[in-house]
Amino acid sequence: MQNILLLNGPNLDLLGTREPQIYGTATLADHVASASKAAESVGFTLESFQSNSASALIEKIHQARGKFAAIMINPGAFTHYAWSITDALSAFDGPVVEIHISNPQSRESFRHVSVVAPVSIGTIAGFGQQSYVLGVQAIAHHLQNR
Ligand code: CA2
Repeated sequence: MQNILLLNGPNLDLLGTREPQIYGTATLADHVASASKAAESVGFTLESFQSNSASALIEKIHQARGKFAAIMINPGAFTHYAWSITDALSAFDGPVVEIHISNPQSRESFRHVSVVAPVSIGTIAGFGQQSYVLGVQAIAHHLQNR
């Protein structure tokens, strides 16, 4: 099983349309393409899912059990308060990597808390499109060296 599930949370479908000074000009499709290419180059496949709904993301996390080796997630603003996503991720049997385009630690104080960090093996934040590539590389390195 060499599949990575990439999950993107609320409003990330708007990437490339507003706030380019924070999130850049790349669209979500561009980020997914970068992540897929990075996955293929290290022998993994990647499936991507975006939703503005916590329940849809939670269902996808439930369905990932036994099907995916790892989950890479940019939970969007759910990062900061959605404990239901934390609980769903804690029931997943593989590694979880949290990623962000911006660096939440250098922004408003409400972004300094992550409820996903406690169930992640690590977090990559602040590198724009490269965060998605680095996240895939971190997962591949973790799975190939455990
Ligand atoms: O930096 C990230 O990747 C974030 O997860 C992005 C979230 C934010 O709430 C997190 O604190 C950090 C927000 C994504 C919203 O993206 C938009 C893109 C274009 C226009 C409006 C929102």
